[in-house]
Amino acid sequence: MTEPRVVVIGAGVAGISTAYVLQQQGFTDWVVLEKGSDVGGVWYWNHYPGLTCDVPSQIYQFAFAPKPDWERVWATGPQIQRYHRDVVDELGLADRIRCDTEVLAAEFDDADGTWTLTLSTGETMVADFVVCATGVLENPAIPDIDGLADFAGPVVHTARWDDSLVTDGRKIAVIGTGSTGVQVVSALQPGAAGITHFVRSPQWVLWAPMGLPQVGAVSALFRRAPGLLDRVHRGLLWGSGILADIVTTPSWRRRAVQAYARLSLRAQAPARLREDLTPDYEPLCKRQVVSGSYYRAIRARNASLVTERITGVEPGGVRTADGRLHEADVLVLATGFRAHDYMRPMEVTGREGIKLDDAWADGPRAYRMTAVPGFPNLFTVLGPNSPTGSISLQFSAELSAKYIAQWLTRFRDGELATVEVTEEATDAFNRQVAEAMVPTVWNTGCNSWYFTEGGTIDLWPFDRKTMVRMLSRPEDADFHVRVPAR
Ligand code: N01
Repeated sequence: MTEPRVVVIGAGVAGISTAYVLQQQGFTDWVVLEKGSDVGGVWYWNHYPGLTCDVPSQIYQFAFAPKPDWERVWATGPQIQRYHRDVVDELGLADRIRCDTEVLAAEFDDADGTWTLTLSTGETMVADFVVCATGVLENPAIPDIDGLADFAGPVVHTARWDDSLVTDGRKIAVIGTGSTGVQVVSALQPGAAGITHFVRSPQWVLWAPMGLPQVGAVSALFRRAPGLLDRVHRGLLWGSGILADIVTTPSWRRRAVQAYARLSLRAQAPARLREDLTPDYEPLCKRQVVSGSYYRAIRARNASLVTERITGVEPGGVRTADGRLHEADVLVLATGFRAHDYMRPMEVTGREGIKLDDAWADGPRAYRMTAVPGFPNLFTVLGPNSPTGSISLQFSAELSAKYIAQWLTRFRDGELATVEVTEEATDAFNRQVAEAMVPTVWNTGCNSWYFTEGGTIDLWPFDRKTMVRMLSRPEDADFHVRVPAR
């Protein structure tokens, strides 16, 4: 038996799931490296006002760590972050996680089949396997707007919020209308002297009562009956299968949700703003925004909506194409993420010196979310084509980690030294993906962060059963396996 040395990069949803699986399966030589000062991933980095998870808490949690007593049906960011800390502590994973440790580079050694990692602490680390659990929405996208650096007041990206920033009583400009922009505008509007929301492309906003508490009696029942909690979680996972079906297959269900999005706009948006707030693409095409408060916030007297194109930022505010200067003291960038970076800016060098940046010049390309040709013994959890927005992320992360653990077990059993997915299998998978993308709602004529540089849609277009089938057992024919030298 040769115990594999495993480095997991990232301690968010994907990293915690991987850590749990490694612990459960008795692996002993592994560590999780996390560049942030705490676990949680996006929930550590994002702490902007109003941050709420628009997926119900009873499904946005690990199946292996069900929480009976969420305070709200849709938990807030701080509640979810506390949950991640508790899970890590309660499962005894904390000692395995090294925070404030960024992996700057990873290089594969063809001769001995190991990875050498260069860390921000100045150390190097050698591993037999690297698992990149680095997340999708990690690197903030800073817009290239003329004069941004000249703004006189604070400029803050929502994913790097400054908790000491005072917004009450000030004039705030918010750029961006995704899930984040809508949440931050709703939260900042009540205290602001004025809030201007710059909307380049309006989004459909599904109305939901996001502040709804989880009734105490329900929490008490779940605490007393863990079996029931488990059944509810499974039921919700099954229900999320319906959601996956809605976005991937045209049907009456999709039309019903789209009708509800149109109704939300008609019923909630102020008549004077309705035209400006109406998208020119189908509901669900972009990642659906859900909010119970945005339309109320944007019709407030201190709020204004600007659809005119931004031409530049000046010390005193934001200038638009009609020549107007929209004065502001604080500029909030809710401009999203470089969603296809994955483990980058880490510099990854694979077999024969292949650089990940070159391999992914046209956008990320992987096999079943987990493996990349040219990069032996390197796996991804919540990697390319992860089901952001349809199937539970926690479910897919755990499933991927269990799949990867099967390769680690074979290493431990002396059956392999290195394993690398083939180009052919990766191409075949990506052809399947492209074909399955055709009828999806994401392909109905909108622009979103789902699209890669190469124009492909970086999501999971299949159902949950297919995911389970694809990630149940590795198919040896899809991999080059090198056996250990005797
Ligand atoms: O980012 P986005 P996000 N000038 O990319 C605009 C998850 N999430 O942070 O559409 C003007 O959706 C851009 O305009 P356009 C969720 O998966 C989850 O809001 O490109 N505008 C767009 O409006 C979500 O989808 C929760 O025309 C500019 C916005 O910025 C994902 O995170 C909560 C611009 C970016 O929207 C990302 O959401 C929050 C420019 N130069 C987020 N550049 C949950 O509740 C960009 N924009 C779980």
